[in-house]
Amino acid sequence: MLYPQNNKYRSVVDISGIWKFKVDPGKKGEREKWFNGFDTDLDIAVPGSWNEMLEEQGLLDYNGNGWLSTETFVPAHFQGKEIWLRIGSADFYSRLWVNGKLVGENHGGYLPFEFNISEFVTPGEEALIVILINNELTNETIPQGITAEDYEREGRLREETYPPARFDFSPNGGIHRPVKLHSTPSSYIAKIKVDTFVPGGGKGKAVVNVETVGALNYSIAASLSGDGSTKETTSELNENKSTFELEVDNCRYWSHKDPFLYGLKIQLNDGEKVVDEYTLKIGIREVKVEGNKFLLNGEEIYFTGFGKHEDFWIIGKGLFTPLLVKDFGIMKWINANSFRTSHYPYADEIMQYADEKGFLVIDEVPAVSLDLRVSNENTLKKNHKEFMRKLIERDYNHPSVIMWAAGNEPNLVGAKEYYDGRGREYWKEIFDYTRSMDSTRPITVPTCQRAGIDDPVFEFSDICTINRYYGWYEHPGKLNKALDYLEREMDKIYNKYGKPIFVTEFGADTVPGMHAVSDQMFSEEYQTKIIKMYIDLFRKKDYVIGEHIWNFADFRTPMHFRRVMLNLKGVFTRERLPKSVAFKLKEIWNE
Ligand code: GCB
Repeated sequence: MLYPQNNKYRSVVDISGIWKFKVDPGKKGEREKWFNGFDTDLDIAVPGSWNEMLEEQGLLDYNGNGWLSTETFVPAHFQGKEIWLRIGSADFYSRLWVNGKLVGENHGGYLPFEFNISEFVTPGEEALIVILINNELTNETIPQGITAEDYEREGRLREETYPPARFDFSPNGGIHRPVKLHSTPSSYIAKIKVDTFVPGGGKGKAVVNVETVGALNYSIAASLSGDGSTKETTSELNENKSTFELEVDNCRYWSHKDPFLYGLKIQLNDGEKVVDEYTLKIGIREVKVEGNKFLLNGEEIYFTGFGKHEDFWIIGKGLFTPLLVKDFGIMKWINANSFRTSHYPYADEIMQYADEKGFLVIDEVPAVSLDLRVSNENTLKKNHKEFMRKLIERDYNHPSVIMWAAGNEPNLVGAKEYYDGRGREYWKEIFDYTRSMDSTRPITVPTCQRAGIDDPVFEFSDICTINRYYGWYEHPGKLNKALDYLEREMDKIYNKYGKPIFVTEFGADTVPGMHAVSDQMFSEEYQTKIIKMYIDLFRKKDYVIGEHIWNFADFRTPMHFRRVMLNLKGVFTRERLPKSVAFKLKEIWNE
């Protein structure tokens, strides 16, 4: 699905803003035909989560059905075009009606979806858009959910959170990314997939696959421009598909140091006449894992940065562009070169900005804390694989994406069944499937301490990514002992699998302004010390290729006795103010 754009043949209108909102805990809305419009006193901002925004209305922890609606004019110049409604993301399940008619449904949050609504609207007239969102999760969904009843049945009192969740971030509901009405011609460019190569001799190559709709005897004209040069080519379409190559001499390769983007312009031609056009910004670069090293354009990379979250006061998980600019500015300031989209795909706009600003991104699907004891064929075959497919389809062309994370911390519960072949079988299927769609990027799954060195996912990962909390959840206050355990475990993992290790999470909760002269948890000194000790150890190990601190900023979690509303492991507060460790990191990462 191509991101909507304005040009001579295409138009986009952003219809985000203040919409109407109504909660439906009894799930009666459909029976009562709320899709024809509903009465309500509540409003909701799109994008934005209903949780903090409507806390005074009792929605901070609301899990259930919510209805959103807006009325909008469909521009008159959409006449004769295909008209699309694109929702940037709606967490987690949604159904969409336009002018009272059901248009479609979408399973799974965190990714965009769109429908062709040409037959439901009239250009130049108003349209009523109603969307039902449900943010409940089950054993089959990705991520998996848990209920209060499950906690009781499994006797998991210590792990109970409210709202119930298997993971450590709030399962917010709402439309979290912009909503756009857009138009394309009736014969149009539908998909563009670009592979780039760095063949040597200063050359760069792009192999481009284009798919079109309704363009049987049409042809493609393409150009690749940037840095004062333009290369052009033409290509015939065969059954709406075309593949061609463009080569650049003296190529400016994309990297975090020089995130140079070329403009790939694709035109769809009916004889001499141009009928559609799409311009994609691409970065020419190649990534590879060789022995213990991660190579970008043949050069060794050491990753510095963070696991992040989409999270902020009031807006929750909604896209907030001032925060995007601020966060990327902070990451440059602190000398980070990379981040992970823990624990779900981030907004398109964030990925585009990562391409432009030059960050190396580990792109993750929301398969967080998978519990294979309760998963079934739908979890694996339908939902998890479907998420991988959709993520790769959306993000394949981003030069910033240098690795896929097919999940995070499977078997957090430490179930022995995970090791009896079930875990292996599960991950084999996910990795085989992912590799069949992308053989150019490494694939991994960050693992948890509890799953240990025998986690079957290591066998398939190109890089062993590990999240470790020695000195926090284990051996609090005993930092030397903690580091000893960490070192022994890292050596064992390396000796067993012979693959590079990337520490994708480590850190300590820290209350800004809390100080101590001895090693005391929650103090700023403790956070600085533990992070520094971990990093010193990594620098002694030739097999470590990266360090991502957990977390970039404090973020909201479900309620639990170990959380003070927020997970406080941020190097920055939730408002983006630095804790002491930020200055230490800026210094270390400057080397
Ligand atoms: C983890 C998880 C992350 C948590 C973090 C923590 O291992 O991957 O989602 O927030 O630990 O702080 O406990």
